[in-house]
Amino acid sequence: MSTAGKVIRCKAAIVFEAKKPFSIVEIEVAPPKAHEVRIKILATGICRTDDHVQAGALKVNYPVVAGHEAVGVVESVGEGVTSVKPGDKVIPLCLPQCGTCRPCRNPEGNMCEKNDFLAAKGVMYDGTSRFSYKGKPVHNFVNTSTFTEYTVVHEDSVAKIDPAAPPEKVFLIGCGFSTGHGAATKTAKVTPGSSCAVFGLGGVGLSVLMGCKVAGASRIIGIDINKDKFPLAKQLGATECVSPLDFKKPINEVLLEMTDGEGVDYSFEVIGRIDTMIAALASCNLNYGVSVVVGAPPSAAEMTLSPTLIFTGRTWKGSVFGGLKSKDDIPKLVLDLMAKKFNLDPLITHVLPFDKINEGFDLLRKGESIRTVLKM
Ligand code: PAD
Ligand code: ZN
Ligand code: ZN
Repeated sequence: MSTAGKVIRCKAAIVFEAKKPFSIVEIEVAPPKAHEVRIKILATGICRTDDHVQAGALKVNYPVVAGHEAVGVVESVGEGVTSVKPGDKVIPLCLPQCGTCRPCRNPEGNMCEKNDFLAAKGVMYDGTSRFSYKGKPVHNFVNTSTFTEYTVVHEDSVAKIDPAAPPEKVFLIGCGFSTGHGAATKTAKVTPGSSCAVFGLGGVGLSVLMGCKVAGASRIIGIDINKDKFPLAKQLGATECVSPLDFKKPINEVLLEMTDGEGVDYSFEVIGRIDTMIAALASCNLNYGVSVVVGAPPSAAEMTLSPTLIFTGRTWKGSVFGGLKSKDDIPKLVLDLMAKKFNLDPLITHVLPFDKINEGFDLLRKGESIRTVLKM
């Protein structure tokens, strides 16, 4: 029997307030309104950004259904939806692409003005939510919310993908892989023969590393305080790995020594800490080096640094969602996956049922997992 037009009762993992574990409860998911799409989630990944939500490091409105890296099938669509139809396999887009705002129209832009990263309102465009628990509204997260059996997103936040794409792999294109790969290939535009340093070797950092390798970098230095991450980093293309804990001097000085005082051509911060953002900047060449911030900074953080770091010519950039135009670029990356242009298997270290979401986050916090996929 069709569920279109009806409220769906289903399981979701809610964070009721910061620092509280995910609670699996039954919520109500309202039908999609005009230009909205209701999606049945098939598989969703655990990204560090969701941990920031649970830890209270990112500004969000609670209670919230987090989760933003997933794949699903369209269950029903609201009036006026043209780009997807019921039954289509889709990836929800945490960074929307409305196609009409200035960043969407600028060839170099991708921070669609419909994004909810900064305002973090946690509601649909009309200011209301499609989720409720015991009659009270529950917020969404970055226009997606995938820690639920069903979600509702705006049509700007969903991309139709190849129906044959395997859910337990392709979910990673919804955030981690695309963010890292794009940061190297699109934001930094890593050049053949160049040297790169990647700070943080989690799911996103390893994807940066894969992007550097594809772009032809000849030297890729991986940096992490957890040496258990080194073997996989080397398998994926790191030429060397170092731990800042092995040195008395700051890690940027270590990297300068490793590069005969030159610094690397490209550096990437993929942790989300102020000190490592500055260390990554100081590690790239003082004149033509490019440093990219990928790690999500705590919402309340501020930084101070010597202006000389920039004065000599370094370029410092941020990269959200790998600089990709989400609705256009995600289906293409899925086709590349299907054509075996890259392999996501090494990044997916754990598979758990959705109910074990807290266990999945523990694995991430203990540094034991790269990516855990939750199957619905
Ligand atoms: P992760 O926790 O799997 O990886 C982070 C890695 O950093 C781990 O291996 C840690 O051991 C390592 N680390 C921690 N502290 C240090 C330190 N002081 N020095 C060196 N290494 C350290 O996270 P992830 O890969 O899922 O995400 C990484 C960051 O990227 C995180 O801040 C997340 O919020 C952010 C992110 N940004 C975007 C975006 O669009 N910009 C998208 C997705 C994730
Ligand atoms: Zn993410
Ligand atoms: Zn836009």
